[in-house]
Amino acid sequence: LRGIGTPYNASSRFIDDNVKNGMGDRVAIYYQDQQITYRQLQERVNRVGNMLTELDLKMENRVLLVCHDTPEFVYSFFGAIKLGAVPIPVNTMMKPSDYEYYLNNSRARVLIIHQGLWENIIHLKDRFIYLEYVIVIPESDQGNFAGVLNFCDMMENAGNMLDSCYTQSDDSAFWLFSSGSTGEPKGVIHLQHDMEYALDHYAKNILKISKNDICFSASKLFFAYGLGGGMYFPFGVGAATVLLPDRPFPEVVLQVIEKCRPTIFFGVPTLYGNLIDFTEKNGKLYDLSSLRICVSAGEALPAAFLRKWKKIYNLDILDGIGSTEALHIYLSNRIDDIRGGSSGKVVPGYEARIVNEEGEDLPPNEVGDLLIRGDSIAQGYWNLHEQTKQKFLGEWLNTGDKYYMDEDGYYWYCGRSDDMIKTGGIWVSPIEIENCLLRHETVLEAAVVGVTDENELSLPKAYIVLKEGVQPTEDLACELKTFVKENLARYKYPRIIKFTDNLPKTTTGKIQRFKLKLDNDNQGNKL
Ligand code: 3UK
Repeated sequence: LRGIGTPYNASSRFIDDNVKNGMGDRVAIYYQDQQITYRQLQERVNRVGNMLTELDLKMENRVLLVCHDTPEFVYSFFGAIKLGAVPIPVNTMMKPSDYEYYLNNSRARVLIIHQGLWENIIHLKDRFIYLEYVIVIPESDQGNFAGVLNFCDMMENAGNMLDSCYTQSDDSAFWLFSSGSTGEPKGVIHLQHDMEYALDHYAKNILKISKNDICFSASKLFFAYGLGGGMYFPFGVGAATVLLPDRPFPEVVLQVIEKCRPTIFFGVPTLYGNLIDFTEKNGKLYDLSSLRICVSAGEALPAAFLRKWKKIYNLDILDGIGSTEALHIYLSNRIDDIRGGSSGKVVPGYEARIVNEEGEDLPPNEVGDLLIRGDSIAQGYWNLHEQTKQKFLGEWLNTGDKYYMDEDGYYWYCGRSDDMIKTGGIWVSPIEIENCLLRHETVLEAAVVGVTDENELSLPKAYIVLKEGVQPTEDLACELKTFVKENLARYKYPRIIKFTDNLPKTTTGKIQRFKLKLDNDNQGNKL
């Protein structure tokens, strides 16, 4: 038939091929006390594919996934892709109205969601204008299942055989939402071939991943970083993953490593900091001897963490930078070549340029905008023509990061080009926090900037001008933090609050955040 190209389906590639290649009896997922083999995984992916087919879900239709890191996440993700439908995993920590945005913006017809998370947003259901079906993953026997479908019942009744649909390597496979400093989150469209590209270039070359590895990502699957480390890297080579649905508290993470004996661990710098602190305070060493590599991404890894982790556990950490748009890591340190404080060198399969404002290439040691090229880069943003043009420059992706390269080819991170703040590996928009603070009755003006703590990790700090007659007290600072926690996702609250009489502004009245960043009194009143 004309118009029908060579078939390629990422679900076939990452799930079925393992069974085809004789690995059906190997463990794919360790989850609590279960061990799920590739054959079981394949059957369950097929069941979800069949149950979505029964809802008349078709190629290119979107499915929103609001799931904890459980096997159901994996079944749903690959079940949808097998039909050519497009799963969109999203952050499970957002506020109810954020899901209204994700659903309406993506026009997802189906929502797959854990019970507790559904109960949080059920009151908004009349506002989800394109949504047709809600499939709830039960977490207890009780609960309100009125008007929704039950994931477990549907799966039991669905057939376990399914042929993959005739997608091509350039078809959309999945989306991820990326947040910006202004405006709403952007749907990042990834294609069928993107996961395999990141696997082949980063995971195989840098991590040297093989079927004997067991991966454990403390970063959740809904982050592009966790999606690779905790799911499609291991599946791409017939290795296993350990899934942890809970929040990654240091003690839990260390216990999981001791018990499940993974060989590759993925975390963000803040978590390494917490793991180091926790171990130092407790005096108890956990057995992490199964680990062959620890990976850090999400924000720059302080060189001090690298040294301390080595000292305590005799393990190296590989810092690398990736992004939602690039799908995974494109600059990285190497197992036998680590430069503390740097993001390492370009990953084979990617190319990097550092350019000035005119787009001209800069010589070594000069700071400029980092552009990268490589075939895991997304097709573009959903329904955002202007923003797509600014970010995706033909073959090059404008990362939005300032970098310089030294004479030896190592890349050194120098900050964001915009004002976005990364805290705990997650994006926080200063504008969103400012707007929230401005809703508090005592606040006249607010400006939020990212500042670095003693470990060089960034935290949101708020400068606040109070209304006339309001006293700047310690109690009020606490109240304002609580106010933000209650009104936005709680991780967005300003860790430091400083009361001030005025904010630096341009003549046109724009807040000069860069001036606030120069202020190095970060004591304020930190929690
Ligand atoms: C920053 C880093 C310095 C940088 C991600 C690995 O973080 C990921 O994706 P996001 O879209 O954010 C991307 C931005 O985060 N960043 C990430 N890693 C580093 N800065 N050193 C680092 N090692 O500003 C980048 O543009 O949330 C990380 C794999 C996949 C990912 N999506």
